Amino acid sequence: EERYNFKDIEPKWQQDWKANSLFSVTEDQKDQENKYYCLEMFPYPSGNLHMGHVRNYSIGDVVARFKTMTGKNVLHPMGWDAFGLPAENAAIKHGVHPSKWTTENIANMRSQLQSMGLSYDWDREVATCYPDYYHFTQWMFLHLYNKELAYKKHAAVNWCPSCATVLANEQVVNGACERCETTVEKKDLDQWFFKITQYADRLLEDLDKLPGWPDKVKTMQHNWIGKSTGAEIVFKAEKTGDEIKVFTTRHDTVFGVTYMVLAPEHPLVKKLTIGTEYEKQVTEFTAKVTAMDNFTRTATDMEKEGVFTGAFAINPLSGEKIPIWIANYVLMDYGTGAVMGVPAHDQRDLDFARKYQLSVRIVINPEGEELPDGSELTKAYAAAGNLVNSEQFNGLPHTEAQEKIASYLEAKGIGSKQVNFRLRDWLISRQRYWGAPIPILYCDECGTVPVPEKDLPVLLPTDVEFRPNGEPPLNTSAEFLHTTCPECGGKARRETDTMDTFVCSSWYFLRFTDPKNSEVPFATDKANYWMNVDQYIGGVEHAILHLMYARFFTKVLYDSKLVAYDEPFANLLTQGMVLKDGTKMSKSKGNVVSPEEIIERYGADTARLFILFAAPPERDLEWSDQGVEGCYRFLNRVWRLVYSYHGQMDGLDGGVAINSGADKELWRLLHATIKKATEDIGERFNFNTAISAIMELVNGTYNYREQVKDEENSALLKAVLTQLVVMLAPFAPHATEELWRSLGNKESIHAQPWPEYDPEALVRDEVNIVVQINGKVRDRVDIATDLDREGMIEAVMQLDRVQKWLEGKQIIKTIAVPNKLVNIVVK
Ligand code: ANZ
Ligand code: ZN
Repeated sequence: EERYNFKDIEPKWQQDWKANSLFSVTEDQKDQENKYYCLEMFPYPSGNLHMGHVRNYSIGDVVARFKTMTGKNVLHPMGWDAFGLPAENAAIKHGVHPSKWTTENIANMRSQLQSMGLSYDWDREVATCYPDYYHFTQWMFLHLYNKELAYKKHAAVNWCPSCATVLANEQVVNGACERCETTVEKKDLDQWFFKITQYADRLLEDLDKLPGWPDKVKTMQHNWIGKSTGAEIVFKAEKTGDEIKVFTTRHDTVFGVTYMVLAPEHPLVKKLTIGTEYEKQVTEFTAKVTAMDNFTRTATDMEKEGVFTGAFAINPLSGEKIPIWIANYVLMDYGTGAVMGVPAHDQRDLDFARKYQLSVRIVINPEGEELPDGSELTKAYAAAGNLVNSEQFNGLPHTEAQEKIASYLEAKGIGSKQVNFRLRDWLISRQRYWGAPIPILYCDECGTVPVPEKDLPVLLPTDVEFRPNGEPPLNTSAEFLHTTCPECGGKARRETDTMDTFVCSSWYFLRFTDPKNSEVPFATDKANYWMNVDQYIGGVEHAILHLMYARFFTKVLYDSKLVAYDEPFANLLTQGMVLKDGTKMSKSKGNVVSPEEIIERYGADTARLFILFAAPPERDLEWSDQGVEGCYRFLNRVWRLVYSYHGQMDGLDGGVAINSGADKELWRLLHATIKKATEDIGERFNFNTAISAIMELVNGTYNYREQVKDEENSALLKAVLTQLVVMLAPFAPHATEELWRSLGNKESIHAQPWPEYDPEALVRDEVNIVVQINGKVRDRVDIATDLDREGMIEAVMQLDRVQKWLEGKQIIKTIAVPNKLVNIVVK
């Protein structure tokens, strides 16, 4: 067609690619080196694609198509992270079953993705909520359980009274539920945990194996793991003789301890205060503090508050007697839940000491300096120095003192070196319906019994109440709840918690390597062929949890020799946000541009091209209607150019003869474009600059035609147009396919090799430039290419022909445009 009619073209090629299984892949075990696994974070099926998805998947699609064209065997799959709260909330609100809601959303979003023309191998599609998938999520649970990496623990958990569910720490934002903003309470429940802390060291150290990850993501993971090295020191309660262990990173300051603080939840608090005059104030304070979440308690601007317990402890090094307090800033679940207060060298302790008139003792002086008396200190001294007031350790530099004091503690049996992590075990229990049931049974005789592998999957029942006042929905299905014990045949009750959806997404990249396997989660040889993921692409919001959990699972499976890689994602790209009017596009801000609308109006190729052209992938992208318009006009311009030759290019596949300067220039531009696009896409993912180079080639081709008029070099033009559409194919796959066929090709453009440039074509030794005098063209001369402005003027001035024009005149000004012209202004 003369006109660029995306409405016909796009669905036509989508069907053609599907009918020809263009994007289906299988392992080629003989050539493992040549595989490439490109993965975008799979979406939650919320119902509709948003621009963030469009961006994520457009980026991935260019990578996948480009790698395919460079000869790689590319795995590029897509699926659905389909369990989770919104489906259940929809069930509660609209009475529609979560499974129906989710399946319908998947169908809708799948067709939206398909309308974008993404190169997925749809035969590998998975959804975490389908029994054939969660079968193996349950398998993973059992695998961890058998390795003693899953355990149940009575724990105080964050409880959202409105969602009637337990929240992970990271789902609590400023003390409120992430979803409904209700104030979070504490509640004691039996919970399942995964022992991710056992992998803390490896999760930290192996970050060094990931040069292809953004530093900011590695830093976030690093801080989340939060390794600190220090010592544990055993103090003793003066009256009761109970041991009180503290964790400190500054055991060199142990002679500066002037008080001790326990977390209000510390088990000794009751014992120390029971029946004393302090009991009341301690109980009241404890009640107040435990109602707060850890985030609020430790926020730097949180006022530090505490109360005295009436008890004292003995410093095991100095023998000194120090008061024991409880305070809001000491947490029970870090270190030992007890802290030695060193106000002279810790600002938090100093604030606390000054507030409650506790004494301050300096034990570290800066080199060659003396701090004021402790009572006058307003700023804690936390930097390097030498020990004072520390008996036999006086005079030592503080790092050396740390070593000596640690050895002393160990020798006396009153302490030891200690490493602590901020990372906590992963709480995976959810008192929710729409998740993978935890495959555990409770039998009166046999206790906790794992469901035998052959009995998986434990299916979700359909006859449940979705809002049963606090108890888990699975508790309301009698059929689900009551079963028989596989060990003794007696009565047993099923676990009614389901798994955190992060469990489902911690292994999906492995399932994609063998998505239909009904015996095991994946066959090791297939996983080993495709893994690890060569390029992972997704939002930075997953920088901590999802990536940490996926790394943890991979390491566990690696240790079990089920996969040969201990890191799942070799390279990670975190794409920027899509902004409109300077802020994030979001429903709540009412500034959403719907992908459907854009595709309807301009076609998928324009939408893709705009989103890739507007900014490099890692930067935020500002939506612009004019930008979209511009990309649409560009595709039309390409269309008119290429389509004007349809049916005329047959039999022009021989060599290209360069007949004129204009030929040579176009030939050079073509190869320069190939070089730039290849490097920009392949090495840097700078899709925007690759696209602008292709745009320049289009302009250059139009200029060429204008310049040579009827003397077109058809073989040259065929070469240029062919490679032009091939290079544009990863960005605008439908229009380029149509144009490619119009040039007489029978096979899909997406099966073509990526063009290679000829370095010789890039050489342009001499360039013909215009010489102007006072703006009038007086001559054309050949000078060396790529001279800078000064060099050009110098070269032109040397020419006798030019000197003639200048005879008897005074030069006022010279202007040079590189490789184009020199203008001399004279009087
Ligand atoms: C004495 C001391 C003196 C400390 C000094 C610091 C500076 P990181 O690096 O985060 O591991 N601490 C220990 N357990 C705590 C808990 N459960 N709640 C609140 N604070 C706790 O921090 C370790 C330091 O945090 C420890 O070292 C302890 O204070 C405090 F000049 O001990 B320090
Ligand atoms: Zn039993």
